[in-house]
Amino acid sequence: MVDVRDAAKALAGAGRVVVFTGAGMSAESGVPTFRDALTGLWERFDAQALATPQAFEDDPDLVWGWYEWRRSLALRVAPNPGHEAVAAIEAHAPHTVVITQNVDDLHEQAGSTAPIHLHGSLFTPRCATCSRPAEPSREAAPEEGRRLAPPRCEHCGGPIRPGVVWFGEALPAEPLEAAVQAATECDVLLTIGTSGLVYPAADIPVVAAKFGATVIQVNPQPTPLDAVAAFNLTGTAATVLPALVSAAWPLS
Ligand code: BV8
Ligand code: ZN
Repeated sequence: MVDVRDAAKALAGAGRVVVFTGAGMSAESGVPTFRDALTGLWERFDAQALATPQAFEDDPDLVWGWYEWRRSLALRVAPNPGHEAVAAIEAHAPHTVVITQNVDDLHEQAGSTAPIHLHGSLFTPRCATCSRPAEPSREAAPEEGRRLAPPRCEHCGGPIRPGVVWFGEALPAEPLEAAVQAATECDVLLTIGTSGLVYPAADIPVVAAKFGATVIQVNPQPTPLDAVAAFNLTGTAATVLPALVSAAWPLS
């Protein structure tokens, strides 16, 4: 694949690299993407309808049960060679910033030091009323998925909610500012496994391109980000990323 070699040259020559990831990054670890239809108890719902404050208010047990099922799944799966390739990029290119829309913490499991979480994490629950952080529960949720009543806050008795950003909620200010800052400064931005449909996250590769970065996209499908990508590597994270890294740093 000529493109991989040319993209690898740009990556190896970059002073500052941003790696921007979406749900496709974790697909080969066995974590369903947002595009994938929901299954089991939640199959009649659309993720965008369930990932909202309204849904949690209307039916906390259904929503909390969904997040606990996703958290248990994230604990059962392993990072894939794509996550490992991202950690390898951080090792080869010292000024690499990983920005993720994912909440499964698989980048951390693969050795990425401090990914920026634009949409929070499944592992930082907090009280929906007083926002005090709560401990993620130790027992795993049943594999088939079940409605689960959210635990109550020890301090105020409010319901515990997942530490993710729901649709209609503002993104956390510091991570968003840090992500935009990194996008304006980088020479190369890799966008991996995102449909580029959800804002403001989807603006990050656009900002990078506007500030002169070379955008490399890895996705089996076309996305709106094709328009800003200098290289569109058609394929999956777990196959393309390791090839990109070994072409960029052959002796590694
Ligand atoms: C905001 C965490 C404003 C939760 C997520 C009405 C009211 C308010 C806001 C809006 C509104 N209408 C529109 C908006 C804006 C809205 C938005 O953008 N909507 C879209 C649908 C148009 N945005 C928001 O609501 C944001 N907040 O705007 O607030 C505001 C401001 C101030 C004060 C108050 C309010 C919040 C958005 C964050 C929502 N939370 N996640 C959870 O995880 O449950 S979003 C979630 O979906 C993901 O995090 C991700 O960001 C997004 C899209 O998912 P992707 O990661 O891209 O994955 P997806 O499944 O879509 O695609 C997978 C891709 O991978 C595909 O391209 C596929 O081809 C590819 N792929 C598949 N397999 C592989 C692969 N690639 C590589 N390898 C493979 N193997
Ligand atoms: Zn509380």
